[in-house]
Amino acid sequence: MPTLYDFAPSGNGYKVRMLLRRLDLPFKYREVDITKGETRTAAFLKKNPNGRIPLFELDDGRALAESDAILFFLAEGTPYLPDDKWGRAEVLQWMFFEQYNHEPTIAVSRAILHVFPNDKARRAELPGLQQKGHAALEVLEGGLSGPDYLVGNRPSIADLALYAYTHVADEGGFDLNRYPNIRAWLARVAAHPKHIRISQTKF
Ligand SMILES: N[C@@H](CCC(=O)N[C@@H](CS)C(=O)NCC(=O)O)C(=O)O
Repeated sequence: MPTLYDFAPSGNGYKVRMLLRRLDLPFKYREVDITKGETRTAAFLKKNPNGRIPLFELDDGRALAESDAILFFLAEGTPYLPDDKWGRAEVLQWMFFEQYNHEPTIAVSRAILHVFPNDKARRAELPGLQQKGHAALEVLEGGLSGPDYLVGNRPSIADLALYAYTHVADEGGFDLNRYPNIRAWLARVAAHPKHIRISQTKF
């Protein structure tokens, strides 16, 4: 059975857990506490030299890092990844946007305020992050002006990748009231019968 190295409050880990749950895939959960430096031990760095969770380890010892790469691997051959060339590229377009514009601003704001609240020095970064985070939310809002989901007419890994930190953006100081399309989409994604909460690690 594969092992997911993860940290319960992590949105990056949550993306993977959401998909594992929806696909009913069994896995072992191993908590790695990022607030205690557990991602930077020699043993963990051997598994992921980039020192970060989530990390998805197969029975044969191969280990895959980067949340969106793990989503892509798990979604292959399932309804969460379109089988047409254009649809797959659109999924990747949203996931690259998530990694370059959305996660580094919204997730990092949340980490500063919510995961590492005692690290007051980092709060100086917040105004710049908030400005860029709102620019990313505007793009997401526009992408949701019409369709129910980001790609095609059904939930894909693009939705899970972007749902993870958008639904807790308030913990990073973002007010989502000005984004009605995003709010309706968040409710749609969360209405799935196999939906789990961000810190849920057992299901
Ligand atoms: N691009 C990576 C980011 C992973 C990441 O930033 N993980 C954080 C937790 S959400 C982490 O492990 N931080 C611990 C550290 O940097 O030591 C992904 O999407 O998986």
